Amino acid sequence: MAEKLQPDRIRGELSAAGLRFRIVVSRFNSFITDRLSTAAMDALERAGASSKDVDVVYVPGSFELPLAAKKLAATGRYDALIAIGCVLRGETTHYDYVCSETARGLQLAQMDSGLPIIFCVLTCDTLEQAIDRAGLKGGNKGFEAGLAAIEMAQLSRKLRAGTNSKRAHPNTPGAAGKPAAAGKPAARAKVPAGGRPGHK
Ligand code: INI
Repeated sequence: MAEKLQPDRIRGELSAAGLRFRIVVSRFNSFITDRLSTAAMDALERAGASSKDVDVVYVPGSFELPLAAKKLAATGRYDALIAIGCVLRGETTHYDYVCSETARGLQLAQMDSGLPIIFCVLTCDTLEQAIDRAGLKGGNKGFEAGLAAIEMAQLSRKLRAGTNSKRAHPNTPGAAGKPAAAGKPAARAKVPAGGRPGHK
């Protein structure tokens, strides 16, 4: 009879103690972004983060979030970043460029660095929609972003530590019967943690 599968379920715990975060906040539409940032900090604080491990970095607008995030990620000092912005549709196509390049840039920074970068950029047609998502009807997206940052930071630690592999896959260089090729590292062993030199 077929074996009933009982897979391990790997998740990031919602504990922020000992984790280091930076929140990058766009000053454009600060009426909204300040509220998102406060809620993100609230989530980190409630989950046990300490003041010395959380700082806020300000940029002029959402378009500048990716570069700041990329530079912060390159330091290798953080477990996750939270990028906060609010883009409101105007009468021209400016909105579309800011939205798409901000999202694209943040995803690129995240994928290049291996550091979780949480996307907390509201893209709304009206100020009212943004207000709803910054603490009124729709909850607060900043709080959700704080939780996502903690979960991804914890999950990244686990995945780096290899707790997701019960046993080596036979095709893994260095596994039984598959010697690592001469001069090549066995199974990512020499890749710095999360691709970030100096990261704890
Ligand atoms: N930046 C925002 O974060 N939200 C906006 O709604 C916005 N609008 O509407 O123009 C905005 N523009 C500024 C942009 O992000 C850059 O700071 C600017 O273009 C300088 O590079």
